[in-house]
Amino acid sequence: METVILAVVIAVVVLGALGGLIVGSRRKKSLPPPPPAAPDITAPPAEPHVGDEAETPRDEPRRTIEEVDLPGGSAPVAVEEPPAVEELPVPEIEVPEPTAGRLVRLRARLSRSQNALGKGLLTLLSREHLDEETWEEVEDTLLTADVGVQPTQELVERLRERVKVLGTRTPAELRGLLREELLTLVGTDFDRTVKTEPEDRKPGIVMVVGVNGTGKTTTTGKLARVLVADGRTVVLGAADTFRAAAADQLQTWGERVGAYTVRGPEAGDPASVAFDAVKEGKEMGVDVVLIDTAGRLHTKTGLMDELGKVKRVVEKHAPLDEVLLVLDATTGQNGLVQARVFAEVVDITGIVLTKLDGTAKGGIVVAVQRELGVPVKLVGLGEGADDLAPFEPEAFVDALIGE
Ligand SMILES: Nc1nc2c(ncn2[C@@H]2O[C@H](COP(=O)(O)OP(=O)(O)O)[C@@H](O)[C@H]2O)c(=O)[nH]1
Ligand SMILES: [Mg+2]
Repeated sequence: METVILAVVIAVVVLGALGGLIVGSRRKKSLPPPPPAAPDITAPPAEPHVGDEAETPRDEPRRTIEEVDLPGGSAPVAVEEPPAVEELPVPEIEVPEPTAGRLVRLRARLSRSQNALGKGLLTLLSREHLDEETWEEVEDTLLTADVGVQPTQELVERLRERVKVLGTRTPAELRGLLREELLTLVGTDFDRTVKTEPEDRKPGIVMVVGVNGTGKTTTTGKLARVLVADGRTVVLGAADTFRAAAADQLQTWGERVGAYTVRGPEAGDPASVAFDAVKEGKEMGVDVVLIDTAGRLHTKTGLMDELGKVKRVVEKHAPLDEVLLVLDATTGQNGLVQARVFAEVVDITGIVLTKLDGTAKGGIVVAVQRELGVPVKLVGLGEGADDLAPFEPEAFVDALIGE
């Protein structure tokens, strides 16, 4: 193909030059300023003939490269070897890091900001006399970390009991005690796996919901990387049709790992984009379809209608395997209000807590699980592409109390 184009270009240039020579000097004077050096191969000028007027004949339609007759069929006008075709830059597909042990690797991010909780508690509990005032301080510390009133009271009650039984306390014992009690609070028997692979069909369908700005799109992109890293194939559905930029953002995430993004017209129907994404995912035979949604909370009914519809329409294909609610950990108690609203609209199956890297309010893990009765499955620990980790209670608590 390049050879043919090159042949045509050369043919055009050669004929053009010949025509120019024959027409002579009169033509030169009236010629418009020279065209740019590089010939426009998509619209070559009509070849001039002897006796032609200098100006471009207006009635002769310009021809495209496809319409230009090749002199003598495929006449090899080119004398030189075509230069090596410059390679088009193929977008490089990244290979994300494996997910195993991510939380341990990212633990420093957590403890950097959250050590306050564990260290504070340990310091308080190490006091010689654990009087009423000290226990109140313990309570305050937990409440400040957004653990929530009910869980805080439970924890303090159990700690008081166990400390009493313990009698004298070594720092190691206290640490062990606190670790156990915090683990009980966070919960070790939840199934925290993100359900992406139903047994009987393909693809698994995951919908990501939450208020705007919490990190839905980022999380969807990061999750796609997690899945790709684990050897799955993914299609993304940009069902946040409110802003074109949202779809672009998601598509960029997808392109980085070679995942195809289904998008619709701006301000189009989110439900139909979600439907199409699953349809496309089925046709392509991918393992998982991830649907990013809009989270405008202007009116609760509007949100309910929209999300409810997305869910219903997608379920014409198959039931959703996971509905992940994304909450920004830095918003604290506000996150709980959001959680309640979303839980009324869709059945949340898992929570993603984002921005845990920038807050000392990690206690929200406990509070939100209580609120919804649903486990935290993933945590966001930074803006980096691989800063999303499966939530592991042990690693989390260890980060809280420091090692
Ligand atoms: N520090 C930090 N920033 C995050 C995290 N997750 C998302 N963000 C940032 O939060 C902002 C909003 O994210 P976006 O995915 O666009 O939110 P959406 O409106 O819910 O889709 C972006 O600047 C993200 O980089 C996280 O875990 N840590
Ligand atoms: Mg978004």
